[in-house]
This record gives sequence, C-alpha cells and structure tokens, in this order.
Amino acid sequence: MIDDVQKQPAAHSGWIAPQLAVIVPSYNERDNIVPLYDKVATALKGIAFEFIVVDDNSPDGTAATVKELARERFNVRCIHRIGRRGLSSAVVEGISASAAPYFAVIDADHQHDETVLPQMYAKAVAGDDIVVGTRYAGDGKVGDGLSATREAGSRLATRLSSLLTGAKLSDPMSGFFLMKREVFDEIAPTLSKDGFKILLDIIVSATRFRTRADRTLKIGEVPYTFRPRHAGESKMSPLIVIQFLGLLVSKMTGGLLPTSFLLFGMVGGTGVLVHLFTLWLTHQFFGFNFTNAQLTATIVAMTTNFVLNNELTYSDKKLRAAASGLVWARSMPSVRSARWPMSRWRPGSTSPTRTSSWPAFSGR
Ligand SMILES: Nc1nc2c(ncn2[C@@H]2O[C@H](COP(=O)(O)OP(=O)(O)OP(=O)(O)O)[C@@H](O)[C@H]2O)c(=O)[nH]1
Ligand SMILES: [Mg+2]
Repeated sequence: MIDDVQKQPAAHSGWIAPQLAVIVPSYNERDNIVPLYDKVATALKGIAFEFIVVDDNSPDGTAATVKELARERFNVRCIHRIGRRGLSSAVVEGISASAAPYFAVIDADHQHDETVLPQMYAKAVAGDDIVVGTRYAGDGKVGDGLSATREAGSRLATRLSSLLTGAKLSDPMSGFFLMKREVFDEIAPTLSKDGFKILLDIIVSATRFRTRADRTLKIGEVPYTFRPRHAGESKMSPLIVIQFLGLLVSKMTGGLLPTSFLLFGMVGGTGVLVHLFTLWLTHQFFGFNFTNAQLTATIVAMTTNFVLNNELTYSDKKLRAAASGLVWARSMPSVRSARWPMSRWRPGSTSPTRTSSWPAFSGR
C-alpha cells in the first residue's frame, strides 16, 4: 500500500494520475500516430488520459516516431515489442501496462471516430462495464471506410459472432471500445491473444465469467461513422479470416480447443492431402519408384506444413526468410539422413553419380 508520504512528491510535481488509457496497436502506422494523438488530445480535453502505442517493431519506424512524440508529450508511451506480432496480444499488453481505471482501444489509422470517446467514457463512468463504438446501430455507419465486399464480410462475421454473444451487440467485430479495467482484470488470463478480434473474445469471456458469478455484464453502445484509413496500408488478410474462424470455434467449445490447436490441426490435415497428392503425382504420373515418391511427398508436405504453421498458427512469432529456412532444414531429420546424389560424388569424377535415391524422371 502506498502511504500518503509517498504520494506527495507526485502531487507536488503536478503529476495527475491518468483516468483513461488510450491503447493504440500499431504496425507500419508512422504517418498516422502524431495526427491521431492531436485528434485524441482535442477530443479528451479535460480528461486525464495517457496514450499508449504498442508497436511490433514496424519496419517503417513507427516506434521511433512514437518515442519522439513521447519526449515532447508527458502522457505518451511506446511499448516497442521486438520479435512479436499480433493485434490481440498487443492490445492485451498495452492494457496491462497501464494502471488507469478505464481504457479505450482505438486503431492507429483514424478509422475510429475519436470524438465519441468522451461519450463512451461518460457511459462507463455512469456504470457500463464495456462501451462499444458501433457502426451498425443508431446513427452508426460504415461510411466510405469499407469496400462493398469488406462490408458484406463484416456483416457476415457479425452474424456468426452473435451465435457466441447471444446477439447482445450490434458490432462485436468492432476494434473500438472502452471499458473498466476491473472487468478486464477478471478475464485477462482466459483471453486467446491470437488473432485480430479481441473485443469478441473479451465480451464472450466476461459474459461467461459474470454469469458464473451471478452478475450481469453491462454493455453500452455509442454509434459512430467508420472512416477511410488516413495513411498506410490495411493488415487485413485471408489468414486473419481463418484465425477469426478458429477463434469462433475455440470460444464455442468454451476454450476447450484453443485457437492455436485448431489451426495446428487444420494445417496438419492439409499436410495429409498434400502428401497423398504429391505421392500420386510423383509415383503414378512421373513414374518415381515408391520410395522416392514417398520421400518427395514427405518433403513437400513438411514444407507446406512449415510455411502454413509459420504464417498462421505461429504468426505471432513468425520466422522470416533465412531464419525460417534454417529451422525448416533442422526440423527434417529425414532430409539430413537421406542419400542425396552428391553423397555418391567421388573426387575426380566430373558429376555426381546418379543413385536410386534420386527421383528418376521416366517421362511417363
Ligand atoms: N501491434 C500490432 N498492431 C497491429 C498488428 N496488425 C494490425 N495492427 C494494428 O491494428 C489496427 C487495425 O489494423 P488494420 O490494418 O487497420 O485492420 P482493419 O481496420 O481491420 O482493416 P482496414 O479496414 O482494412 O483498415 C491498426 O492500428 C494496425 O496498425 C500487429 O500485428 N501488431
Ligand atoms: Mg483499419
């Protein structure tokens, strides 16, 4: 417990404890950070807030820009994560680094309307546990922020998510929300941390926790118009959609099947198909003998499994280029022990001797 004597120096130096932490996950958002801070500071005039950017070592130097801003603005901080990736885990880390009783999560690309933050904050102070910025209720609009295809995808995902949330929410896919720290602290260890949709995870986990404790979770909504991205590029990709489906299944099983287990299993399943197809192609079509066809199929399936797991299952600690090649090679004992043509090469001969372990292309 901090006693009054310890509290005094901070009070004398004019330091004010932040009431609201604004968490901004960022990846390659260099040109968006400073204008976003200015917009947020204007919107939150009169509220003691801190601005925490969680950057995954963006190649465009976003972290350096945030640190430069932090040297000029007392309430800016940068959590600079190295060797890590992932929106949900970045948000969890940003929230965990702050002691403010309320926090908001907002994208760095200006798509979320910061002018509704005071309204969201007021609702939380008045008693809502979580306040969600919604594009699909009241005056909320998608505006020019999403293409027609993305909007259709977002609406479908919203419908799928309502299977989990019991349709309590008009926009569970929103990345724009504000909530009480104590609600987050109750469920933080159960959050998935994989993927892009942390709000959905928080709502499902907090509802379950509260139901078990015979308490209700009060969710409020504030409509806003989704804007087009200010600068930089979207990080949305088909892989993120697959991760989202994994999160849905994981939450439907009450966390019994973690997202990473589902993704790992899915990649393993595709590996079996790749293996059988390559075996058929090399044995039946190219005429390899069975041993060589089997060896080739194993190598191809291991490679596709490695690439898919690196991109999907372990995207938060993805290996790149040379590093991933090295790990891949080390993970293949069968390759190391395989008899390659060069192993039959004898000094003095101009070319390696062809051996039976090298696939024989009969051209059939
Ligand atoms: N720290 C961190 N932030 C990320 C990561 N991926 C995305 N972000 C940030 O999360 C926010 C949302 O990402 P966006 O690319 O805008 O995704 P989106 O809003 O769903 O898609 P768009 O509508 O196309 O912009 C942005 O502020 C990104 O910079 C990541 O791996 N790590
Ligand atoms: Mg965006």
